[in-house]
Amino acid sequence: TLNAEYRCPVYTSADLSPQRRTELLERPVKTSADILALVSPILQQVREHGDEGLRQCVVKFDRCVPAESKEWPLALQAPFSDDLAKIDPKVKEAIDVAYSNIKAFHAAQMEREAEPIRIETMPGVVCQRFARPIGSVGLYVPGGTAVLPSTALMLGVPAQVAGCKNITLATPPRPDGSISPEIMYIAQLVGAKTVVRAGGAHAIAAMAYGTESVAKADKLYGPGNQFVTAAKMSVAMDSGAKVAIDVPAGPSEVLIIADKTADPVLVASDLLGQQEHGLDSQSVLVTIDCEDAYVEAVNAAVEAQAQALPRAEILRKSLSQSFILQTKSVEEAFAFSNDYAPEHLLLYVENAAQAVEKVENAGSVFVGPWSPVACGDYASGTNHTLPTVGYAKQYSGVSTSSFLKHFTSQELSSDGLKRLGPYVEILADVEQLGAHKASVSLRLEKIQREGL
Ligand code: HSO
Ligand code: ZN
Repeated sequence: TLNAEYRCPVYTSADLSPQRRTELLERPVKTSADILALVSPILQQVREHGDEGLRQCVVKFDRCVPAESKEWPLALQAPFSDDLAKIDPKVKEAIDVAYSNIKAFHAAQMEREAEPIRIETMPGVVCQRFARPIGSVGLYVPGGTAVLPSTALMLGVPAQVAGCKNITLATPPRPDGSISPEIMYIAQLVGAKTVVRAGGAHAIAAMAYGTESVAKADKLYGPGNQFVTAAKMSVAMDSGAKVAIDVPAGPSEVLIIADKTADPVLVASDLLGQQEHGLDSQSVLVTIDCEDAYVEAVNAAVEAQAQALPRAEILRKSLSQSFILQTKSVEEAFAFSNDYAPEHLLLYVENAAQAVEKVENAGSVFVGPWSPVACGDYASGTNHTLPTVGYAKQYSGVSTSSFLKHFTSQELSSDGLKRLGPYVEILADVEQLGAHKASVSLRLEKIQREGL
């Protein structure tokens, strides 16, 4: 018997009105003005009262009883005791493999990014660009309905590879005050200096403003719930905090482009893998030239698999926000996908590697039948902190360069200044900035006078 609740609604591209198409391109998220209002007193409390303010929030919002005692350290400092990081050897091996792959991919990015650029724009005029790590970074690792040690890897590894000196990791403690040993193990691996036992907006505030026991971060990273996201946005806008953030975060999503060669059972598994993230997650399947029977087969597989999954309840509710769009051509399918700008794009089509050419907007692309999104979520090497809700149109995912900043330099010889200076004098005249002009003219006169 078919349970209608485990099905994705189906649309046909040819029948969509422009307005309906626009609606489908939107995400099932609400604006966060009311959340910002809820978060602002929390930020203020931590900013004004430091550790004491943070402690109260950890008791209240993280429901952490031991935090009531002033003796209970809000932040653990490295070197962390090995007792905190005791994990199953099988899990350790899996984390080690993931760590090594993520490190390899991000270290290769470092090689390119850190390479100085040196260009002689005119004879005697040398411009350069240098990379340096951001000194102090704050990594937020969500807890709540699921612990996500994978996020600790995805943020910690590029920070380590980039050479950030002060890595702080914040994550909500469990009710007994402990942090999951997997996260502690990863904190050790990536060389974190501090693990802050706090989640939510107050953890963001502590890292943005600094407290007695939490170092102020220059930049904050990581996904989180609406409160965490609102807190990150607030502190980024606060000139008093002087802190940057990575990417605007939103619910996780996938768009799958599938043709007849795609196995409906596997397509269903990827749709569900995304939907289990939460009630506001979205999975979209765009089919190319597939019969109704194919779409039926996907929905039947969704139904069959969903009921047996541990998060069946979340899936039952969230699947109604997903949909299947039937298109007739490759062009139509990619046009929709590029307008949607998915966080994860799975290309389950013939000659998938060539189809990557057609991708304009996506956070990360999964190519061919043997590349489930879960591999990128955990261990293949790419980063899983990606732009969502359409931000892939203008943002990149977290990478090694997210942990670097660049400065430039120039060095002119006297010949270079003789060549370039007269043009600068003209431009300074246009802007009527006499001192600018004089800084050039005086030098040119000196060169002339002294025969340099
Ligand atoms: N799909 C999430 C990452 C994740 N999945 C963590 C499992 N654990 C956002 O890319
Ligand atoms: Zn995932």
